[in-house]
Amino acid sequence: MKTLDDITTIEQMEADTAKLKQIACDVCAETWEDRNKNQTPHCKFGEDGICCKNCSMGPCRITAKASRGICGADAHAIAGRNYLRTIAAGTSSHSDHAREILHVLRNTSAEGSYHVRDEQKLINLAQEWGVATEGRDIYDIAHDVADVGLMEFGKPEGFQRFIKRAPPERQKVWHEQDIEPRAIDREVVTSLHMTHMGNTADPEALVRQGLRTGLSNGWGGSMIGTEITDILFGTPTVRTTEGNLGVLEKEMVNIVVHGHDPAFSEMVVTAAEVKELVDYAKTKGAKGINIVGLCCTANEVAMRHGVRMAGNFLQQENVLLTGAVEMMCVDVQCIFPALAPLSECFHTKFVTSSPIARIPGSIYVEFKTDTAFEQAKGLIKLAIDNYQNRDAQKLFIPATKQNAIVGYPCEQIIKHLDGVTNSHVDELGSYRPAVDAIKAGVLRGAVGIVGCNNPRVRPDYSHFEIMKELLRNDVLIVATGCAAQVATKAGLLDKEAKYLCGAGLRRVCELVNIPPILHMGACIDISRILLLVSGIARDWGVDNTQLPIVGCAPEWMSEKAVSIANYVVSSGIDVYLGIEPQVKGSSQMMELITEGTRKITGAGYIINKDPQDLVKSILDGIEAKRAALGI
Ligand code: BF8
Ligand code: SF4
Repeated sequence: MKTLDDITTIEQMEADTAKLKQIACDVCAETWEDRNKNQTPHCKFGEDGICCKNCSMGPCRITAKASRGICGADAHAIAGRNYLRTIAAGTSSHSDHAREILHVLRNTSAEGSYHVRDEQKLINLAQEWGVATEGRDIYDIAHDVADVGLMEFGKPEGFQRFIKRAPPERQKVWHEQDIEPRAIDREVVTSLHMTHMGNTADPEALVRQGLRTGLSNGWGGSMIGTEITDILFGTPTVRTTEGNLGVLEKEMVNIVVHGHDPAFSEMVVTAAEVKELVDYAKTKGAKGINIVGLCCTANEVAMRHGVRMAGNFLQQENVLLTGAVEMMCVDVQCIFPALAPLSECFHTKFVTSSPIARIPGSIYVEFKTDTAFEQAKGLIKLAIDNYQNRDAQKLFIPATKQNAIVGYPCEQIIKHLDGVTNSHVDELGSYRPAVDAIKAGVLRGAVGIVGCNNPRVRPDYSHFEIMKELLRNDVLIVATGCAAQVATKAGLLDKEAKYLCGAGLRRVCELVNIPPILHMGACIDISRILLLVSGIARDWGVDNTQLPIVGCAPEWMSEKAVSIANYVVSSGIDVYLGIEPQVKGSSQMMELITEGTRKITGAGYIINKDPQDLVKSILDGIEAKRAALGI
């Protein structure tokens, strides 16, 4: 039986980091902790969002004696423009990732490197999108679906197709508020256009465009990315795996896959299973090939293959500091350029693969769909050849790791709920047992905990404190991204972690046979959470905004996170943030993101840096929603 004593505490994780920092010192390597010291205190103007460099008359900064930029833009306009640009960049990242995946689907064939693994999901999507399926070859259908998907980025008219999946009440809100997302590229370009010198200075208009641009990510790019990834590599199923630095193996060739787009990592994982390569590793004195993941790529390959997870964002340097990594293969997003010089302090080969993320000092192998598998095999061989270059003097693999159960997309959640009742009413399945548990108060509600870590707060600590407190208070958690990895490292994705829960949540976990935190995937898979919440709202007969379900990003850092926060708020779900968005220099912007959006979408941000205070406000928020529903 698991108790608080069996989970890995933040202090234990920090003890591992301290030992690895010593190695960094020994090899004269710099880490983010050093650079963070050099960067603090941060520039106040940047922090408050009131520095504008959108034209070369500037940069202009708002101060007590200069309340306007040269063009006359005030703090509200400048902070609002900066905020919208952040959302546009975040939307671009998720959506361009989705576009890349659509191109992979377009290049699938029976003989090629990439295949259709979930044919039923492809057929369902083809039917949803009006692509003919009857009597057609699966690859012909796949190519047509890819073309329709690609049109979602640039179609001249109409709105994102997936918004039809939202509850009717939500669609009505979007329509009435005029924030229905159009083509994804159009929303991004409109945002950049609005924020160009001499355009929108009205912060509310900028915030509204932020909501619409966010929606084009959540119900557009991200949802497309998730769907197509499932079609290509299989819809995830529940799997057992492990997480934290202890998943690196002393006597094996360690290869780390890091980033977000699984097209690359899937090939690396598959190639590492090729018998000749495993045998080749043995001829070089290793016991085998050990693939482990970092960041969202870790979530992707863990959910589909059970590949073990080495850690999250601020752990990426620690992984190299073990001296045990023969190769790190990265694709896109959240990759420190610092990995290149750091890898040079060890024998590690640092391989970049995408024209989107070119990093000086890396080995660049541009991944192509038609040669992907051969390229992956070549990289594995290079990693194996590198095993003999490992320096035993620099080797330190912390033993820390925990068991984890991962892989709960909506399909798996419904399957588990179906297992306890025969409430399966239609092909969509039903969340009614979950609705009943919330109505009865056995579960008080649910929280999606998502996002990164950030040196502005003690890494992983806020996630951990908030998770423990929610579980204790009978609140079910779904998690993605680096937040899911905190739960993994701590041991909270283990079914045994139910003993940390209140009596109600524990009963639900036992009955449904689930851990109290459900791992739903990478950050792009927050689209799965949108469908989960919307499915619950549908089965309850209410709008999302009435549900005692909220989102929380206690340690977020990326532009993607701001885009996500905007589609979650637009979807009627409150977002609790542990890091302030950079708009503090504008009272109007602060009011708009915390209160103003409530008049538009029914939801907004609640911001508090202190995890204890933040979790208290989450619990209060959940109880207030329950009271309003009369439950
Ligand atoms: O997309 S949680 S640090 S890895 S941005 Fe990045 Fe943040 Fe991690 Fe995944 Ni998401
Ligand atoms: Fe300054 Fe206005 Fe130019 Fe911004 S757009 S840099 S505020 S003059």
